[in-house]
Amino acid sequence: MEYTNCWLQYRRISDKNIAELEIYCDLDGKTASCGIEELKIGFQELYGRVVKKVKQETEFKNCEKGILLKITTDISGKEEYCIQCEEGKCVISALTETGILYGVFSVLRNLQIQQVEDFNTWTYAERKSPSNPLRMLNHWDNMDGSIERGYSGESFFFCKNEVLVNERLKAYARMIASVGINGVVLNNVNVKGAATALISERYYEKLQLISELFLSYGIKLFLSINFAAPMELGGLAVADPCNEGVMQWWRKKANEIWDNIPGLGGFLVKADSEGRPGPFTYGRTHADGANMLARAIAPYEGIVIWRCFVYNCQQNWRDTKTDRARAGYDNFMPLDGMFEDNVILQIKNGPMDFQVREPVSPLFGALKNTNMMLELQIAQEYTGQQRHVCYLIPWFQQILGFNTFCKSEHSKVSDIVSGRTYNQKNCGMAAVANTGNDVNWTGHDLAAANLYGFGRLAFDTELNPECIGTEWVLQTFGFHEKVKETILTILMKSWLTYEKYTSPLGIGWMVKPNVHYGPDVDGYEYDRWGTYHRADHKAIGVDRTEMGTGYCSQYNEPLASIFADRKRCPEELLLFFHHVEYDYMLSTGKTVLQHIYDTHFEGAAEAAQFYEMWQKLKGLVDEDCYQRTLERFHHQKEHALEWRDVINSYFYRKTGVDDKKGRLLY
Ligand code: GCV
Repeated sequence: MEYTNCWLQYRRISDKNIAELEIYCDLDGKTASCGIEELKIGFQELYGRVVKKVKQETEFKNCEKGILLKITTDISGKEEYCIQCEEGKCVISALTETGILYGVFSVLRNLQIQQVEDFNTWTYAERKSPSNPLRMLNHWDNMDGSIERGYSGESFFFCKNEVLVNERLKAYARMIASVGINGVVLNNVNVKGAATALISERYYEKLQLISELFLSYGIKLFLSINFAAPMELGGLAVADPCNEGVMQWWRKKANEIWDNIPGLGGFLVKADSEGRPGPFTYGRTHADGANMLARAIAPYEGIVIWRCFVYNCQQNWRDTKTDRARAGYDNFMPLDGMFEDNVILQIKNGPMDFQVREPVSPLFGALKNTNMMLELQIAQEYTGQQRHVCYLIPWFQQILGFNTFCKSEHSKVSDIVSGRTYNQKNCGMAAVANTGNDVNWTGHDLAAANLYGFGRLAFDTELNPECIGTEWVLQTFGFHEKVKETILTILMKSWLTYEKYTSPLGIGWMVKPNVHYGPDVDGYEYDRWGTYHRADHKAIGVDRTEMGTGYCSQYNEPLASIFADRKRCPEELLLFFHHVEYDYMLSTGKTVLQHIYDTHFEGAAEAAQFYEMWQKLKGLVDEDCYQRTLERFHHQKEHALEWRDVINSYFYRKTGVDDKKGRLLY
């Protein structure tokens, strides 16, 4: 087997009802065909039932049983669907074929979740429209086949500077369409070298094949571009967005690109950050840069997704007023209202960089006249790199539910990125993808829950993380109660467990440089002086109040005051916002230092429990998957001990204060 089907395994539910299933459908588009094909696979596997597309829509009313797929104008949302199933007659209707495809996937999902033994007696009704207009995956795949922050093997899009088009691509498209993803950025945002030339003749044919395949599953292809492409590809002397020659180059390039790939969704851009070129070189703003591209691609309904992850990594962090957390707001807030309508600012969930916990970026509550997208990371760069289990959906749910106080209503992050708050249509959610060419796609079999969960949550931001986890387990592992209970328990604890044995109270960054894996308290590459945590023998944490970096004031009230007040600041973020003494008393009655010791012991013990819990599933889950996962849990258990000991001994050595419970700290 080259790869698994993750949650699209369609495990047999019953053989009770094996009569042929007839489909009534007049549609002949590619997306409807994908829906019909999926019903065929699904019913064959779930019930051993053969599905035939036999009849026209008009004949459905006289039939006794069957599935009707039909377009209707009674539904207005482009991706909305309606399902009505009763006594073996099932109607899936939508305004578009994409809506129908989503309806098909929902029927198949619900048959499994509800473990419906007999489709002929099933009653089910659902009408659903996605919460977010854009639901995207950002791949950080390089053209040589490597993946930046990739923990699941090599790229299945690129190899040796060639674009790959093969069966796996279709398996991928089916999988992500089944959870409602409608946009994919194929290549890394750090566009360098050969990748700059992805927008040239050599690659158009293959990209067009991918685009067509994706479109048949309701997915638009996007590409990351190099802002300096006019120089590197076009031989111009500058990439200045206000230079007429540069503008013309992009207009011509856009024309050429869309001529060859007519369904392309647009560009993703990382500019002026971590060595990437951008408008700053020419004294221009990010609005100048984004708008120039946006105007060039507007005739093709292209969208520019411009990242707000802009900061100067060469800053002098020893200056206590310098604060990387401030950078997003400081760079983009002055530009609010200046972007073209087909520009979206893509904002990482926190002001730093995908740490195990951070506050929500203040930009969400601040920008009022700019399209916004939330960027999450399911590639577990700082959360265990798909070797530790870390189910991130509970955290993502908290982020979406965060009240920014930007208005008196519709002020949660989920409102803002869905377009409800400011009546916008170009917005949504994106995740840095966690896939690669490993047999199980995501390195750790359980990491696929993040891929599944991100899609489901982006489609319906009100879904509960535990329900999402349950859905995923049932579809992936089948219906055994013990398997379900065990995996769900592990998933639901995993994020907090990881937080416990790694980075305390929101401080972050205590990782080995560059690889960002494993404990190293002063290690992070831009933190050579311990300035990211500011720990000394007396205190730890970053003062982000007015007395410190002033970052707190980037939030709306009452958040600004709450975060600035040690007593009211959420304790799990205390060290993010405040420099506090180790003997500062937390609400639990423990000092900060004792909290650090305790959580590290607890977290490591929980990781050991996960390993034991998994061992009890031997024989109940597929053996290959069992062994792969066992190896990961064993590593996690050992690595959690290393984390515990490195962190605890660091603070013991700094403070000289023993553990109150007398445990060995070094
Ligand atoms: C794609 C972090 C990562 C980089 C990544 C960057 C980004 O700094 O470590 O690998 O680059 O974020 O989001 O652009």
